[in-house]
Amino acid sequence: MGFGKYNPDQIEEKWQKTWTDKGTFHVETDESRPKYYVLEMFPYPSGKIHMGHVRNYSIGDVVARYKRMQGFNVMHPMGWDAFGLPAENAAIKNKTHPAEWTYANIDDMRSQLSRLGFSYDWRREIATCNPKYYKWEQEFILKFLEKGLLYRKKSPVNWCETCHTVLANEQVEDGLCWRCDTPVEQKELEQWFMRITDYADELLESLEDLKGSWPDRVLAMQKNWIGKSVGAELKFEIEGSEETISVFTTRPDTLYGATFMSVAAEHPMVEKLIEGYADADKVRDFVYKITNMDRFLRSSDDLEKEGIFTGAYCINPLNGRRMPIYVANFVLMGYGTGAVMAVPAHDQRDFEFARKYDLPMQIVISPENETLDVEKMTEAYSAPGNLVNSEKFNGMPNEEAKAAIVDYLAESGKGKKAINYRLRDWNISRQRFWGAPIPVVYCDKCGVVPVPSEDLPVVLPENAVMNEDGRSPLPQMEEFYKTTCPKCGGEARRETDTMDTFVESSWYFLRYTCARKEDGAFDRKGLDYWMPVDQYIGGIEHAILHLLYARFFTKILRDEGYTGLSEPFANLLTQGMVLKDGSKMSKSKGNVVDPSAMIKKYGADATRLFILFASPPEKDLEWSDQGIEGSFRFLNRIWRLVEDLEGKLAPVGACAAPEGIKLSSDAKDLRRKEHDTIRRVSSDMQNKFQFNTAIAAVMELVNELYSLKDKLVSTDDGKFALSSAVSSALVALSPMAPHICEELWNKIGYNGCVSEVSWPEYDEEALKTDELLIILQVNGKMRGKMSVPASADKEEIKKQAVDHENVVKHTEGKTIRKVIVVPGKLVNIVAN
Ligand code: ANZ
Ligand code: ZN
Repeated sequence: MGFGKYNPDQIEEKWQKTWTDKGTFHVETDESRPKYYVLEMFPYPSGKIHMGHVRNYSIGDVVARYKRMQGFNVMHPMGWDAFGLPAENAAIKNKTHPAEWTYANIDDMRSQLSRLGFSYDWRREIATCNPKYYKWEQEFILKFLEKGLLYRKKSPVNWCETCHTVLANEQVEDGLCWRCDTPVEQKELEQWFMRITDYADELLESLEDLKGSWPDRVLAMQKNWIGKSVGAELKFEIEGSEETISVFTTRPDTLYGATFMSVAAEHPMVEKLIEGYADADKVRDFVYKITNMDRFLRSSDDLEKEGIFTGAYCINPLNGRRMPIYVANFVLMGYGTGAVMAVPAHDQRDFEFARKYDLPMQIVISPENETLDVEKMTEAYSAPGNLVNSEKFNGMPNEEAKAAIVDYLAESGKGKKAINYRLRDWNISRQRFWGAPIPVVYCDKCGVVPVPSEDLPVVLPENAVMNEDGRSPLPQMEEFYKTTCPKCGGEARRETDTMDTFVESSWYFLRYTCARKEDGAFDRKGLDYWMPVDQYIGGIEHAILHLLYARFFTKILRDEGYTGLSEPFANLLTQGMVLKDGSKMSKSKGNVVDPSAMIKKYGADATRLFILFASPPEKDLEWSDQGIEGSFRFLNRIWRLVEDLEGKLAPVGACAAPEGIKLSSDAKDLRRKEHDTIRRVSSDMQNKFQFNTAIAAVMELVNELYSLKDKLVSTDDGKFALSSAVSSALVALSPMAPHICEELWNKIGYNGCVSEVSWPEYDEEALKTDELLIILQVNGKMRGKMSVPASADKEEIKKQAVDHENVVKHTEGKTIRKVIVVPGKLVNIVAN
């Protein structure tokens, strides 16, 4: 009869429909069962899925399916990170509302994902632009406002003129806007900030607990971003003035070597310092030049160090040295105190500065067994050593001197320990339309007033018309901003800034646990059951931004009493990129392979299989047309194998380990291969998701099936072995290529879904070989081989060895002195 041609189009849609109809992937909270929460970072609904998505979600899907078969209650949800700029730009272009574009894209992308057969519980789908979602975010935000975790401040912020909005520090990459690459400017604006710096220490410390579960690289990036720096704040008197200047230093041990001071151009003392100085205007010009310089350039290591003398001096608190005060281009106002004690002998930037302006250098740290010479130094000495030229601290190891000097200065109130972080508070205000409104109003009488919780959500107007230049229409829309003050009832104006879209993605993983709940943000029972996410999967580009914010949000929601959870993602996998011809697929390079075209040509299973087979998940993957061809051929090969065996297999369900039937040696070989495959696939799945080698193992089993099937179909025991091996191959392959496995599973006679069977355990017994091949040596020389039963003990092996004809031949006329048995390997007979 035959199965006909392998036609993925037909069978894939059929099984997708079956899964949907049966609700195969629906899950509920069930405390009687162990849970597993697998999550892929949700996509922005740009309209089209790309190969990066296919890879990300295929990896997640295999994990979900495998864990489900292992008996876990698996939650695998999907949703949309739906606010953001492209929707506005598209709306401007097409003269529509961003919502229209966004929801249409969501529909398209949902059907593209469905076409790939991913095992999502679609009932939990979330779109962050839905007021039913962001309503809860507005509720959180108001709680944070009450607590002071959200606050307003005027400060220089990053501004992108192209995007017409401010950006968080995390969204400025090498001085450019992360979205459009426009050089970011600094603007003084009043904005809303989240006090993430309050959590700097906890965010840093709990990275320790993630060691081994998150990639080291991500942990290192977060650690650097938080940038904790332990040191001291030291006070310097200004000559001829009552005032002092404080510096932040990580090297108080070098204080005797401080020979001048550098302050930032924006330092508030600059005007006072230059008072009465003949060259004051020159300093002002320099300050003007530096403050208008690109901030990114200013903090780069390659920056040519430049400065100007202010005419003022300060006094080194330890040795009374008069230190000239300079304004220097590399000192930034946003870090520490905006002033640096310069130690040119031991700090490279100060060294370059001192050489350029001919300022004195003083060595105060000396390496063991070497004497530094200021004249001959070509760079600063920044390694450890012992103190010299430091009066009573001489000879002290410099690490020890750090504390000793700070303690000494503390007595006179001139120094104290201090800690600085690189992390800055998170600016969440955006001057864009397509984002969640910040739920506050401004009243002339009452000031900033939160919108009462019963009036939430504050929704975006549906009749908004986008401005051509990208400026948000909200500040022009009376029907939106005009309101009454909830406190005094007087006229008030709504906040027209919206929130950074990273706020929505900071808590969506929590909402999946109760996505349709209407009377509260979370259902605590479900939340406690499902969280944390057991396996999170996404791109390395989110190593800082999203992952840091999500960790922060989890902690503040915990502190608000919403959850009992401190870290959201127990394990993190960052998948590699999909490359074509060695570079990342991108429109501009013209090397994009469209997933839809591949699915059309080869089917979802072959596309998934190729992506999973081509490379381990965390490594980059090179797209190859031959590769996907190969995957397609392999699926055809299984298809034909099962077709060929149709009607010739033992009845299904009776194929485990047939009691009472003695297996022939070929049947045993197949059974061994089958169980070895289960062993290998299970361990590859368990350890770091090495799907590529798991697939290779199934391919080997299929080869073995091909080579033994004709021999085995004619006997009862052979049929059993074949039947069992085919079933196992389908089960083992089903997480990667689920549709074809469902189809063939049914064709060999099963009724249910292969997606619902239990993951098999391999049988230790089946792995054992019956006979072992043993090498025979006489006096260390190989003289032959013999085969012994695997169960044979040492005595039996010895006896069989000395009786072997080759051994007899080589020991003739000699006396056997000793027989050494290396079990499973060799026997050496010593004779003379
Ligand atoms: C004296 C000194 C001597 C320093 C020495 C270093 C080496 P991290 O580790 O990044 O915290 N610094 C402090 N505030 C600064 C600012 N606003 N702009 C530029 N540089 C600033 O670096 C701390 C060190 O960076 C501080 O320690 C200070 O220089 C400088 F042998 O003080 B140090
Ligand atoms: Zn921009």
